[in-house]
Amino acid sequence: MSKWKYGVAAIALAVAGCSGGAENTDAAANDQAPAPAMNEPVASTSEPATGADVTVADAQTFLTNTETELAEFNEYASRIFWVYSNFITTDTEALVSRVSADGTEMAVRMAVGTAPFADLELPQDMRRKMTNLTAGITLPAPTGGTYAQDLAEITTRMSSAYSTGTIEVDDTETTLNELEVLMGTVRDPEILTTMWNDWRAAIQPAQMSQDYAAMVDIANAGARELGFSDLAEMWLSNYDMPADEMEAEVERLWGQVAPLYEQLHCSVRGDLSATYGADVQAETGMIRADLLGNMWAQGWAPIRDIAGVESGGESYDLTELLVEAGFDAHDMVEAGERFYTSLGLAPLPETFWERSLITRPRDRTVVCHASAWDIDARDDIRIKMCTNVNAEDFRTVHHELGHNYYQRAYQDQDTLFQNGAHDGFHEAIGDFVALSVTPEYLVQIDLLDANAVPDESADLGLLMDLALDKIAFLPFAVMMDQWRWRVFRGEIAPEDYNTAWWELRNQYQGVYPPVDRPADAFDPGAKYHIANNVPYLRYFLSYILQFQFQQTACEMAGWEGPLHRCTVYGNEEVGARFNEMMEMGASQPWPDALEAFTGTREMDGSAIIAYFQPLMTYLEEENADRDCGW
Ligand code: X8Z
Ligand code: ZN
Repeated sequence: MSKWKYGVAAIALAVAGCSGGAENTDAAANDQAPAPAMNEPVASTSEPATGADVTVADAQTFLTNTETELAEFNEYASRIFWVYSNFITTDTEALVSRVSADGTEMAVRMAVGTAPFADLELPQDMRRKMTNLTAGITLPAPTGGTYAQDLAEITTRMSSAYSTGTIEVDDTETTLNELEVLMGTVRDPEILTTMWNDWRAAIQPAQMSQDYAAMVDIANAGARELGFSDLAEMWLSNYDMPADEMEAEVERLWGQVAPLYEQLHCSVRGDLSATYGADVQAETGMIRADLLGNMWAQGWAPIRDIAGVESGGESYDLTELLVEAGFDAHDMVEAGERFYTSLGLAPLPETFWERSLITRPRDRTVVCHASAWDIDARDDIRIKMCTNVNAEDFRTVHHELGHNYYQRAYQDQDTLFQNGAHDGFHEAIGDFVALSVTPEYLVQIDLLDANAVPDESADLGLLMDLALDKIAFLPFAVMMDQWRWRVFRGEIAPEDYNTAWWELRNQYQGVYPPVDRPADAFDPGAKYHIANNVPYLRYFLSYILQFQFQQTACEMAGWEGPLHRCTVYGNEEVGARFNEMMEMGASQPWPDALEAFTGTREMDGSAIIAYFQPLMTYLEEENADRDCGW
């Protein structure tokens, strides 16, 4: 995720998100974000003027000093977070807690330091930097007292509880990383339920729930001090438009894709019911959450054997191809790099290979959730993932390298612009690239025999494979932050955390828990991004954007066949045009970046809908006699 995965804003995180860069500094160019509260500006090392007579030159000095301090701090913090994430111990927890608290204090001081310039007319880029400094903080703390330290202690505890949780399977201590694979391969419903349930008990839910409530109190107070009504408004203020407009955007985009999800849900429910019997999965209503091949029911590709389309054409299983070819984790990352270099981008630096963590160490506890890092805002880029040799991680490798290539592309921008156009762009780069993992591409890299390329009778099957991943994910991505926004707004009280979580899971995804939830359950905390405070709207936006990128790239490449067969592997023109967008970083409002590559200024679900249109038609027919919905 960001530099030390989310620079400034992530500063308040115990462990940051997933991609590196001066993350969360990507707010609006114009002053749509509320002006910082004009409370006593806290003295900054940058020593901005505090009176009403500030000048543009004062603002420039403030920004220059701020960016210097930020860049230095980010590198220092990145190294500490890196060591913690690679070696979770009491000592590294203490270090991370300390640097998180320092980071929060620094970020809030900087945000407050913009206050004297709130009414000053500034050039667009300077105003943009000022806005980013305020709206780009993920978890602010109020100034004074021990708020920043308390916040850091809480977030570190939640983060470690998540990453160190284990459960016993067949008398063997099993990590989440191993469980994730088992959720995709085990077909015994009882064992699935046990793993699903035990994982939710392994994260110390009672403690985490209490921590979460305390964290929300502190961060909301911090957000209010910075002039926002609450943390939800602050998170939604990072998209170059007012928070309420952004929220309406999400509704609009979800409305575009929801009908396709409903058809997919209906079809998969039917297949699950036929496979397991109606006593395990009813033919109507919601789907039992542990049957979908994923610990969070967020991606269903692992159950393609149950839910795939049985079309005439022979298809292939990417996991099998990787295993048969003898790929190891390192080979997977090399294959990923080769894709980017085929687009004309430079190879990864030698240090990437020396410093990245690519497989799960057996002798210590690490943060296994995949991430990409930019330690020094120059060339010290790395990934850290406990790679398994399977189709899912093949895509994840491309995803992480996308973060790294973006970071490298914008490294010449000023520190406060070293970020994605918005956070959804950062998540979309590598996923866009992975959309080019087509049968023809697999032939080109010798993973698939040329005469094993499935003919067009397999098209629906190929589309279904991808839909199980991309379409199944959409409601999950929306509900994650729906839950958090409501918690931040005080609409969900701590005692209702888990019930409200399941209401949203029911409503958006149409899934239900396989076992009654105990009173002290905190199921939201069993997902990385909640225990680690990584906003999730970014992934929903990314899933919309990556299909817009793909549509554009394939047009550029002159592709005339069905979109899902299009690969831009080896296309340097597409690579150059894409890199131009990436080089902009966060220097311009995101519609400018989007326009630079796609020619449009709007996020639009019609690209993903067009991509899956043949599948939609097929599913509507298949489901015609079914009672869809829940
Ligand atoms: O967290 C990630 C990446 C790192 S930014 C591995 N993803 C989300 C998730 O795992 O929940 C990628 C897709 C969604
Ligand atoms: Zn990511």
